[in-house]
Amino acid sequence: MQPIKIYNGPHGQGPNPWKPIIVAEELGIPYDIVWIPYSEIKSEPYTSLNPNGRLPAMIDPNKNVTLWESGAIINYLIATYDKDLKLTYGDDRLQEKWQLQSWLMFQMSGQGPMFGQKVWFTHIHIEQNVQTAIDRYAAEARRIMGVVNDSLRKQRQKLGLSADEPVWLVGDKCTYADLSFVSWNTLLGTAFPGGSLDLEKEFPEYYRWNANMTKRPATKKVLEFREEGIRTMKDTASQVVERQKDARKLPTYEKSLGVDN
Ligand SMILES: N[C@@H](CCC(=O)N[C@@H](CS)C(=O)NCC(=O)O)C(=O)O
Repeated sequence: MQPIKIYNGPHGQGPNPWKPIIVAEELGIPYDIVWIPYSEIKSEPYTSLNPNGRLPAMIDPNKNVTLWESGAIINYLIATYDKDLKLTYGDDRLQEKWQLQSWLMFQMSGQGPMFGQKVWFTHIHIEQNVQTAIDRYAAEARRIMGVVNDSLRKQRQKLGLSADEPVWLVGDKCTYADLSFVSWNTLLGTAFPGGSLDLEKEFPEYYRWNANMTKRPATKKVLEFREEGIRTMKDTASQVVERQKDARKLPTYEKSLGVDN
């Protein structure tokens, strides 16, 4: 089998490409990461791979399939390569099989965007300290963690698990739905700086669930690789801020803020 190609931005600070990479690593699918500068993702040829001009995109040369949106890529990898049902359920467990989709959609429409906006308004937005927006996305991020936390607690009760046994979103094993949340969880410290979130205290099930995922050898390997990439890039934060400012060089907006570039 030829490696699949997963497009990622240097040096891996964005969480979305890591979602399918974690699934590929967990399933033992050979893959290459294609590092593409952010300056090249809004134009051709990349926009033919991903018309949304964002990361990730995937090419599977074995099947001639090209895809974008991390959730769609995860679904493809599971449907195509998880024949042993390592990270999913089969038709004999139909309710659980489809319940996984509810959680993946919830990750895509809830956790990713809300955590992302919290990071944005806390660190990147050109206008600093827009407190109503910061509060709104802090509340939404907490609400989402609460949904997961409560569901895990109910699952623990339903399955009669003791406090130190791992519990998962659906059924009795870790699946692609659980793993789809991991890479965004790594940004919680950035999203809630200065101890403004005590995850273990506020959402104990969520905290333990994340700890159980991040110690899985395959997931751990990917997260460590990502950390290494970020560590070796000295100016990640300032580059991100500058890039976002460049994207917003709209004369009227800059003027209204009294910014003179
Ligand atoms: N819903 C998309 C989100 C993709 C996304 O926002 N990717 C970020 C990296 S984590 C990106 O490309 N950012 C660069 C930009 O917005 O220009 C997915 O899950 O694939």
